[in-house]
Amino acid sequence: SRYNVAIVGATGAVGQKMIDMLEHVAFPIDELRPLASKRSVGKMVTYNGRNVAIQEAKADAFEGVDIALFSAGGSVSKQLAHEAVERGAVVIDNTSAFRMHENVPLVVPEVNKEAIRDHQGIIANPNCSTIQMVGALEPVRQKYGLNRVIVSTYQSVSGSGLDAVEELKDQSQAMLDGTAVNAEILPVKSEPKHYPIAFNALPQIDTFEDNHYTFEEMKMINETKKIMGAPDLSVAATCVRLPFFYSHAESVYIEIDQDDVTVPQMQGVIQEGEGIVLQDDIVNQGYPTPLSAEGQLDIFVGRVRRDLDVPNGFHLWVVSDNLLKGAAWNSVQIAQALIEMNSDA
Ligand code: A2P
Ligand code: 11C
Repeated sequence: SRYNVAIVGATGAVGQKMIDMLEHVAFPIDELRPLASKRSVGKMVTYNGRNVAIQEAKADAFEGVDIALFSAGGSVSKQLAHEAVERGAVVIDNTSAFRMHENVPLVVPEVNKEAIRDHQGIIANPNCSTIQMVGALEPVRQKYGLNRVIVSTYQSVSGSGLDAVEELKDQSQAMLDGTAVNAEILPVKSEPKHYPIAFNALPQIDTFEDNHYTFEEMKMINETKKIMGAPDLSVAATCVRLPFFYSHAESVYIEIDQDDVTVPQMQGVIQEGEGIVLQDDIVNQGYPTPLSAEGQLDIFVGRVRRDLDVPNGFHLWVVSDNLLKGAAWNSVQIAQALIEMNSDA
């Protein structure tokens, strides 16, 4: 059978990639319905070589929709996801609006695909930096157990949307030209203070919580435990924005349940993981970078090392395209799994 699929936020950094990914897998679509704000009505998106007109995202735009992929920010999801569900759609939501809700599955298909079966209309797509980390760690957890994770991230500006991509371009040009540098978007558009991102590093992604962690850091912590079904796993995160456009990189320290694991054993387990590519060849300077991962669907892992003091400790370098596996690709994988499960039933 074929499906009517809505993309909410079709003009955005992630929304555009969602359309690309649906095309990439030749998703069985009857009607593609791109939705965005009123500002975008009249614009077109291209799908399979055809122009499709963008409509305003509002409740009745979901009439007849089977699957709705949301990526227009948490407030739009809170306003419209239930409207879509009431009209018979299954929502795959790429915002933080519902991720921690008890009856909303939070899914990385390579880790917990079966959780999709429990959905009650909404399935959540995790945060980009969480997805690539749990994807890389799941095969390790299955083989050796996992009891601690400490992660520091190196995140691209596209995670903050197309405005942030433009801001980095403008600021970089201004810095090189020696003209005035305007900072209006990063670290967080809605907060009072803004810092330049060009030639800089900002240790704030999203707003601060009472415990001094940022919301992005707490997303990595809480979402990891939920996806892995591991409430007792120790997780700590420091999230940093850097001046490149696409992909996120992460330095991940883990402690496993065994003391005697060698680097080749660890590399082997990672290499066999679904959706993971090991790039760890120190003889030939082989390791992933944000540029090498850009446009790729996989999670790339390199720099696998044993800790020098902690016998069960390992260090990894994890890189993935934040807009693809971190967002659009994972959402489309969920949609594919959903229709496979429906056809099983
Ligand atoms: P629009 O282009 O009409 O503003 P990004 O993550 O790149 O910043 O993109 C955000 C996406 O969310 C865009 O597609 C944007 O559409 C959409 N969006 C923002 N606000 C709304 C809204 N109130 N209703 C529907 N879509 C929205
Ligand atoms: C960033 N990780 O890089 C964020 C973007 O919760 O889906 C994704 C926000 C989210 O800014």
